[in-house]
Amino acid sequence: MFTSTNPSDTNEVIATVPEATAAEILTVLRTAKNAQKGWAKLPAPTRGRIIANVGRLVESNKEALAKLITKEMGKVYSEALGEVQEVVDTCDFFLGEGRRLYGQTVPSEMQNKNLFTFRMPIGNVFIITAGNFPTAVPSWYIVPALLSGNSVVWKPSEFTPAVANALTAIFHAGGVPKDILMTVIADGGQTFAALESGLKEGVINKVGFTGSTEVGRKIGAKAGEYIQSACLELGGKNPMVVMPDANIDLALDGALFAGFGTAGQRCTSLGTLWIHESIYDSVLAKFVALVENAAVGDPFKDVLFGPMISQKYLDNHLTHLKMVQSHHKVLGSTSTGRITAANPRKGFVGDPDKGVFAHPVIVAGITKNDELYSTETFGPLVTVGKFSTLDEAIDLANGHGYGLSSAIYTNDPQNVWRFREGISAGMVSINNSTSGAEAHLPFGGNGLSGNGSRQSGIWVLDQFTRWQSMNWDWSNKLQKAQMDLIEIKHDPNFVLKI
Ligand code: UN1
Repeated sequence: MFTSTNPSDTNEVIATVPEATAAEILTVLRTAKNAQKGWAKLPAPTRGRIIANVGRLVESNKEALAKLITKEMGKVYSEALGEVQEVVDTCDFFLGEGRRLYGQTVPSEMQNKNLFTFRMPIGNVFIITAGNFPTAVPSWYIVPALLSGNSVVWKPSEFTPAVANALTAIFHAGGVPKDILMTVIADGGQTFAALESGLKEGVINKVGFTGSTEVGRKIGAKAGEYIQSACLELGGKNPMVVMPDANIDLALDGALFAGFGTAGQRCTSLGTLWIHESIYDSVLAKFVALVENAAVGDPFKDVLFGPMISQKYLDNHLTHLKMVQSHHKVLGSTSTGRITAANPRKGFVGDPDKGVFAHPVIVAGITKNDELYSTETFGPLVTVGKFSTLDEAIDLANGHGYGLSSAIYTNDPQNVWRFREGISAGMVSINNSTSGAEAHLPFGGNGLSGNGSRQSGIWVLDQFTRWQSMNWDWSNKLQKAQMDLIEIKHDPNFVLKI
C-alpha cells in the first residue's frame, strides 16, 4: 500500500492506495490496448461530447478538486483553483477539436487522381506525470489523447494518488469507458520495468512524460529503442532578464510569483534573475525586501507559498543549498533550510513543525561557472546575477542548455525582438513571468528541457495522431508519379522587348 499525507500536516493521511507491481501495470496496459480499437470507432464528435461532459464535471467539482490538491501536495488554494481551471480550459478547447480533427484534400500532379490526409490514433498511450500539477499537466496529455481515439494508462505521481483517483473518477463519470482510461499508482522502478515490457510487447504505442531531465532521458532512450519518440516535458532553468528601461516593480512582481509560487516547484519556475549591472544593487535590494516580507505557511491562507510537495522535495532543496559558494550572498530570509519552531520565519502562518516548509532563498552573485547556474533547483531558491549587454544576457540565459521558458522585462521593442530571436527556450514572456501557460498555446522546451514535442492547442495532436495519406486514382489506367509528366508548352528563351 502507498500512503499520501498532507505536506502541511504530515500526520494527516490523505489516501492509502494499493501500489501496482510491474506485472500488474502490464496487465492494465494490455486491457487498455485491447479496448482501444472500439473507442477509435466512435465518431470523433462523439468523443468530443464526452470531453465536454468531463469539462463540465470538472467545473462543477472545481472547489472540491482544488481543496484536495492543496491538501495532498500543498500548493496555495488560489493556485489550485487556477490549475483546475486549466483542466476545464483544456476540455473546452478539445471538445471542439472533436468536430475538426481535420485532414486535408491535396492536389495531385496527375489528372483524375485525388490525394487526402487523415489523422489516425496511435493506439495505447502510457502517461507518466509529476506531483506539482497533479491535474492540469495530466489533462494536457489525457484529453487530446482520448479525443484522438487512443486509450490511456496514466501513472500519476505517487505523492498525489487521491487527486489522481478523483480526476479519473470524473473522466469516467463524463462517459470515458473504464478500460479506456486506467490509472495505476506505482513507484519509479516498477513503472520503468512495465514501460520496458509494454514497449516490447507492443501494448504501449506512445509514451508521455513530465518530470526531470534525468528520468526523461532514460524514458526517451527506452522509447527510442522501440522506434518510438516520447512526448517529453522536462526541467528548466528559466531566465528572467531585467533591462534598465524596465518597469522594475512589474518585473519584481513577476520574479516573486515565478520564483516562489508553488514553492518554486514548477518546471516553469524562475531559475536565474539576470539584472542589468546599472540597476543591479537597487533591484536586488527591492527583491530581497519583497521575499523577506512575503508570507509563507498554511496554503489555505493568503500566503506566497505553502509546503514542499513532500519530504523528498525538501531533501532535494537542502541538497541544492549545499551548492552555495563563498562568493555568493544568501539573502531573502534570516535562515535557510526547513522552517521549524527552532528555525523560525518571521510571520509564518500556521505551525511549521507540522509540515515540510522551507525558507525562501535568494542566492546572489551567480556566475556561469557555478553549479547553481546550470542546476534546476525545483524549490524556493532563486539565483541572481548581473550582465552588461543584452547579448551577454542572452548568452547567460541560454548557456546551461535548458530551454523551457524565459522572460524579459523592457519597454524597448528592439530589446524584445533581439531577445525573442536569440533565446533558445520554447516559450518567451515579454513583461510577464516565466510561468502561466495558456491551454491553447504550444507548451514545451528545447535542449535539456525536451525533445521538441509540444503540448496544448492543435500542436499536441501531432503527438497523439499519425498522418495517414491516401491517393485515389480514378483514371482507370496506371499513372506513374514523377514519370507521366503532363507536357507544358512554353518558350524558355523568351525575352521581353520594349
Ligand atoms: C509544469 O510545471 O510542469 O505555465 C507545467 C505554468 C503552468 C504549467 C507548468 N500552467 O507554469
